[in-house]
Amino acid sequence: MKYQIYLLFIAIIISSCTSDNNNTKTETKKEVKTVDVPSFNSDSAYNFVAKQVSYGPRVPNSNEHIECAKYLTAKLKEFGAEVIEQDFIATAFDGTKLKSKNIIGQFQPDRQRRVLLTAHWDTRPFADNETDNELRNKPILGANDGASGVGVLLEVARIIGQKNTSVGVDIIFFDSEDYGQPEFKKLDYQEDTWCLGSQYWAKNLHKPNYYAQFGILLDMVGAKNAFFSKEGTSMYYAPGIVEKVWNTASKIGYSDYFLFQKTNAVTDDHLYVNQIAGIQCIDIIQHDPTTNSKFGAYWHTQSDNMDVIDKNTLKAVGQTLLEVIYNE
Ligand code: AHN
Ligand code: ZN
Repeated sequence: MKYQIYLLFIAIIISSCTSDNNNTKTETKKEVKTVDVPSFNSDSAYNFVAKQVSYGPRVPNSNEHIECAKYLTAKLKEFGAEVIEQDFIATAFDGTKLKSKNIIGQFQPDRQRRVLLTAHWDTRPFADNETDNELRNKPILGANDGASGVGVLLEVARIIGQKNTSVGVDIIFFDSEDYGQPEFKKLDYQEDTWCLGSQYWAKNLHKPNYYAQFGILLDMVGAKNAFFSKEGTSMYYAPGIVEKVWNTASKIGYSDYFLFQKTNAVTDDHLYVNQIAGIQCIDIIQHDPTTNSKFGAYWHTQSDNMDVIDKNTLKAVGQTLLEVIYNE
């Protein structure tokens, strides 16, 4: 009996040694590099959203628009970015000349390998989805449609200003995205009336021959219980980047938000970044299968205010972004 126990003991030691050896072998082979990814602070991001909304609607040619631009530029500078304000006059669907400004924050501008992060900062001058005429002709607050993406990116800027990423990062807040021709005006169809800021930037890059490995656009990334699906334009131009971002989200526990489901193409700023600038760019944009628009029920209504915003959604998107960029 004693002898048998002794044998068993030896066997255990041998087997644990072999498995130990195996572990060491695979570890050295893979050379797993672990990156310390900072934590995304959703309270901070929420405050950045609330601050933009506190200016009121940020419609081009308004005073609120000018004041909010000053705030965004100051914040990017405070966080250590080198900022370019790209001023231009855009022509809207009805001929209105829009005094517009793309705000570009560059981190480590001399780095060759770069990642582009974008969101639009203007808000819609109409509330297309209101039935009441008076409400429909008023501009919206755009807490989710506009401010949420910018709020997440300001928090990303705050964090990368404290701890460098290996890649250079450019954060672009596009202007005049949301001045597209409204269907309710029953005018003849015109092409390319949305996304005027990204169209201008793609034709007038802030630096000659500017290039980024890839881009990520955020649009409506703060609503409670939001889903993000694999949107068609992103899948057409940049399927590998969609895979990378969705796999990262699921790896860190956000597969409740990032659904492995393909949905119809959307015309958004990423289209022009892909088509004109030739930089692979995806859109993280809310998909709501229950509405006609396929965006949230608040979309282009007077209800797009802070009540729509949920910190958990900001966190899911922001932490996924950090995980992606610190691993580049
Ligand atoms: C259109 O409605 C054509 N595209 C969605 C782009 C958008 C508007 N994102 C926010 N507002
Ligand atoms: Zn909009």
